Amino acid sequence: TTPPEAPTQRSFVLIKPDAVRRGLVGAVLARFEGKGLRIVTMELRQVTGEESDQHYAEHVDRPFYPPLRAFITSGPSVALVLEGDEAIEVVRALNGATDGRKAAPGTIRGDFSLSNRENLVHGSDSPESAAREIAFWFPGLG
Ligand code: RTP
Ligand code: MG
Repeated sequence: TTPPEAPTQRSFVLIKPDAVRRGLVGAVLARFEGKGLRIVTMELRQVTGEESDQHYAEHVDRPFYPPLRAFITSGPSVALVLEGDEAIEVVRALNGATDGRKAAPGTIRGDFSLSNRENLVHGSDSPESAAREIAFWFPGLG
């Protein structure tokens, strides 16, 4: 008999304002789509300061948060939900290390970012974070 398939996983992704400004939305989406992840929903969003505070709740007291908040609200972002086998881990592998200068070539950050802040993409870091972030950004999603 065939073993039951693992339930597909969903991850929240934010394509950050630097990527939108630089015209890299298509290039970033191509990485995810090329890998086989499916776009469940997607929207151009101007992130507000309040939304930033909630999304980055774990970071609000860090010294790097004020400039991060200024950056993430500096222009439109693209918010989306991706679905696929082990989507959370796969998205983070495609994104690469946080610091674009240290991220491996072949990753989105490794190929397109030279910054520890303006690093093009966010991806949920755990099933708990994904559930929280998807409910927060797309409350209507089933
Ligand atoms: P993300 O949440 O955006 O997917 O990135 P991440 O998990 O790789 O990194 P995280 O530690 O969650 O940090 C969130 C975002 O904050 C900015 N950051 N700046 N020391 C710094 O200046 C610093 N550290 C982090 C980055 O934009 C990072 O993606
Ligand atoms: Mg993170």
